[in-house]
Order: sequence, then structure tokens, then C-alpha cells
Amino acid sequence: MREVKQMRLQISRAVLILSLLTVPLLGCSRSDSSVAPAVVPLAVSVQTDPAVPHAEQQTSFLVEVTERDKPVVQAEVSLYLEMREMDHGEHVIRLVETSPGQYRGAGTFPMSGTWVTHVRVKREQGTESVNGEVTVSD
Ligand SMILES: [Cu+2]
Repeated sequence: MREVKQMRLQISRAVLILSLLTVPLLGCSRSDSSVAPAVVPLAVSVQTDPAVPHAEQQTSFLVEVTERDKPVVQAEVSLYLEMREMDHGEHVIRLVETSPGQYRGAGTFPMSGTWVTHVRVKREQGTESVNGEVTVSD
């Protein structure tokens, strides 16, 4: 049982590492070819409800993704939560687009403290990741 969980964790890690690698690769393709579309960093904001999440209580997430001030629609958006200085594994929150460029989901932080939020935006042209931080209270 425990081994299965560990395995899943490693897979999600691998996915994250791959997605982190995609960003510099996209950057390279831009300079190598004039045909490739220009890569503009996505603007990603993560809002939580409550604004300061409580450990072990459900938190709602609203992730807004824009590119050149326009909503990024029909992307596959996932939120990975990882505690900054402790290994709790990675909590994946699947998000659903509820209006153009707005992606919502819910999850629970197991512990108070500083958490890193990795937002992964997967589209036809590739996957981009944006990192942020959220403070979780008791
Ligand atoms: Cu912890």
C-alpha cells in the first residue's frame, strides 16, 4: 500500500520535472526558428478561499491564467502543492474551467506553514509552469 503511494508520488514528481523542463525548451525553439510563435510568459494568479487557508480544512482555489491580458481558455490546468521545508509529498489539485481563463478546484493542506504552489498549464503548444507561495494557518 505504502509502496504504491510512493510510486504515485514519484510519477507526479517526474511530470512536474518534465513540465519545468518544457519552459526553457520552448525558449530555445523561439531563438532557433523564426516560424515558431513568440513565447510570452503566462500571467497566473492563485486565489484561495479562505484567503488564509487553515490546515486540515478544505480550501477552494481560483487560478486565473492570462496571456497578453487575454484569458487562456481550454487549457489543462493543475495545481501542485508542496510544503516548502518538509516532505509531505505533492498534492495535486485538478482544476476545472468555470469561465474563460478561470480554473477552480478544492483541496486540503495537511499542515500549517509555507507551501509552494506550482501551477501547470498544458496546451497544444506546450506546458508552462508558474510557481508561487501560500501561507497556511493552524
Ligand atoms: Cu509539514
